[in-house]
Amino acid sequence: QSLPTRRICVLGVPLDLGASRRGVDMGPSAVRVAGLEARLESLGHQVTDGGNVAVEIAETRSTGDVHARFLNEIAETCSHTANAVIRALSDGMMPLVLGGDHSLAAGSVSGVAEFYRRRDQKIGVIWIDAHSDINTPQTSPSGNVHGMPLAALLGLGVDAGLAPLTGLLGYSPKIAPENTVLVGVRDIDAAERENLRRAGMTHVYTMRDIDERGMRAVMEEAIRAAGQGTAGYHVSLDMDWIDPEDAPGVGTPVRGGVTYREAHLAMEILADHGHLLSFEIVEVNPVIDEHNRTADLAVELACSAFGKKIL
Ligand code: Z70
Ligand code: MN
Ligand code: MN
Ligand code: MN
Repeated sequence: QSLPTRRICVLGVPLDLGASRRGVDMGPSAVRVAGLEARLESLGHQVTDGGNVAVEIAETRSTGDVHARFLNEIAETCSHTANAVIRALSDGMMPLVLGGDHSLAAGSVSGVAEFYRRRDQKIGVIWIDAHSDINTPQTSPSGNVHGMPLAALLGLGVDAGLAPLTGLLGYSPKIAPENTVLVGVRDIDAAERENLRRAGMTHVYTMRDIDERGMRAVMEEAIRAAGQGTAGYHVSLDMDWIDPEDAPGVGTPVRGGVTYREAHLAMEILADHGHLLSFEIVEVNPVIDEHNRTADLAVELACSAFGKKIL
């Protein structure tokens, strides 16, 4: 019933400094409580919990620059996250990162990129989200850093006040636009359109693409682009990708998202291809969830991505 057995390292990043709505810092706990480790182990995987990465909390810190609130604290957590990811990979384990708001991906992806860079290999990224997360402090309408991690990873915003994130591990960019793919976007700020263009992003699949062409065609293309000339890809799954009907407990609900079935299909297709280097699930917000069902769905989707089959 399961694919090749993997050694998986769960890493929690209980961060909510990048979002304005509070509560996603409880996401890692909610996903663990939903049975992540046991359910992955029932598929035959070997799962180790690496614990949580250190984070600051808003109550003990000052906001800092309103254009990128808590940027320095977030960069610090991202640096710890990158190192934890590098350690897991060095120990032969696949990182499974639990958020936390999406700003942590600047750290997790930097870690994966660095591990493979030391081996002269590039990585791809499949960014699955209602949002494009490519604002800089200059263009952000909110000052929320969880709207900026893709900009940092692609090397935007060094001169726009995003240097602490963009320059993680001492270099930039971490990923190339031709191997970076957005899937399921439906809420893009006006300035983000310009940033997507400036970054050279061409593989941007909107909800309309999914509606018109179907999940299978979109995922196959996404996988091809992310895998082209790379060691494989990191998958960053923002739970607000899924329709709020099925995933009400998220940082920023946006109607018109993918269905329960489309979400599982996308994960199953990822599992079929087997080029997954690392996986993360972000933006689970237990404060506005209903009986932990968004965390439950997160665990279900992780199981599909790690090879669970219906038959
Ligand atoms: C908006 C901003 C965002 C996630 C919301 C929203 C960004 N573009 N990202 N939820 N995960 O404020 O920059
Ligand atoms: Mn275990
Ligand atoms: Mn996001
Ligand atoms: Mn989002």
